[in-house]
Amino acid sequence: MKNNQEFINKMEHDIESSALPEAIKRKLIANLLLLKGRKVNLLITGATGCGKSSTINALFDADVSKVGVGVDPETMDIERYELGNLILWDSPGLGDGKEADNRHARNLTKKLLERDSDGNPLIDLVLVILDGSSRDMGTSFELISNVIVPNLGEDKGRILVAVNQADMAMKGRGWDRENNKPEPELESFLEEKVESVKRRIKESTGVDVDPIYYSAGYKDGDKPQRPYNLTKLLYQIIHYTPKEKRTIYVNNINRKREMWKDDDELKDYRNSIMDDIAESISECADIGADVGESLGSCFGSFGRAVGRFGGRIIGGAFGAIKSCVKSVFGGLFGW
Ligand SMILES: Nc1nc2c(ncn2[C@@H]2O[C@H](COP(=O)(O)OP(=O)(O)OP(=O)(O)O)[C@@H](O)[C@H]2O)c(=O)[nH]1
Ligand SMILES: [Mg+2]
Repeated sequence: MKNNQEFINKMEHDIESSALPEAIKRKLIANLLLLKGRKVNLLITGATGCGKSSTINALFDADVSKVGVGVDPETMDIERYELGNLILWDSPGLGDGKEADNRHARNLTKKLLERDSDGNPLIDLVLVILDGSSRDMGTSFELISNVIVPNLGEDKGRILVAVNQADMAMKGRGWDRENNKPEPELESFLEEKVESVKRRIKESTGVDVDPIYYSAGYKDGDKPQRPYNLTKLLYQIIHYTPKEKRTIYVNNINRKREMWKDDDELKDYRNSIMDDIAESISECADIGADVGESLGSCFGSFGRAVGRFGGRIIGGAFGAIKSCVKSVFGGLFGW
């Protein structure tokens, strides 16, 4: 089950068998059908060894089937993974020497400017990973301000910045291994770090980002370290993905429960993720009008009225949708 078909089918079944008014059921199911065919393209970049592969493996079902982009040396640096309707692009950042860096910058620029068949930017979201264990983040800032931001076009909301290897930020000091979380001293250090990343990006590009710190975890012989703040990272990814595409992640997130265990407690990220996904099914603002029209043609004036006031009426159905989403997540991830 690698695409979101199964999730959509289950939601469809749950909506059908719910106690919602018939017209609302139809609207929700129409929304679901629109969600079915979408694809999300996520570009992940960052310096060599920052943890791109580890992050992909932690977040998503690990048996990523690598699909070659071709043998053209100009483009083969970017790896493409296809997980059903979720397409991941794994690209080197800067810091591999002048010649390689120029090539990476060209490839990234090309990818960011690419358009899909509807004329929209192909890449929905860029995740830039910084290595929290490295003292010199200069090349990562260069990557962000000279390559990524200038090629985002109008929508500067397409960039996420995350600092990985939080456990190694003070050379391993201050990490509570037993509970897999930072001790207060490291926590302050990390908070300052993401604040300074935010400030530097704002100063050099004028763009507001909201960087987080996390750890993708690692395997060390038979003593693996679980990820930290991975649910927070997933929440950000889903939140910054266009609403009409958010359900796509559902079938691809890692089923190993221990991946999602340890987070800071600033927010209930699981609940927020379910809210975001429920919202994409119940509202989907930009497709609402179309749905209203098609409801109108199927159900006459009543359907049109439901379509027009969809936002408000559907708002009432939100609770019901959320409990469907919860039951799906509960079953899959034990959330
Ligand atoms: N301690 C610690 N090590 C990590 C973490 N994330 C990744 N690593 C380790 O860092 C090394 C590099 O990780 P990768 O995931 O291969 O990094 P990458 O960005 O994909 O590297 P390239 O593909 O070579 O550019 C590996 O040895 C990982 O186990 C983390 O959160 N904490
Ligand atoms: Mg890699």
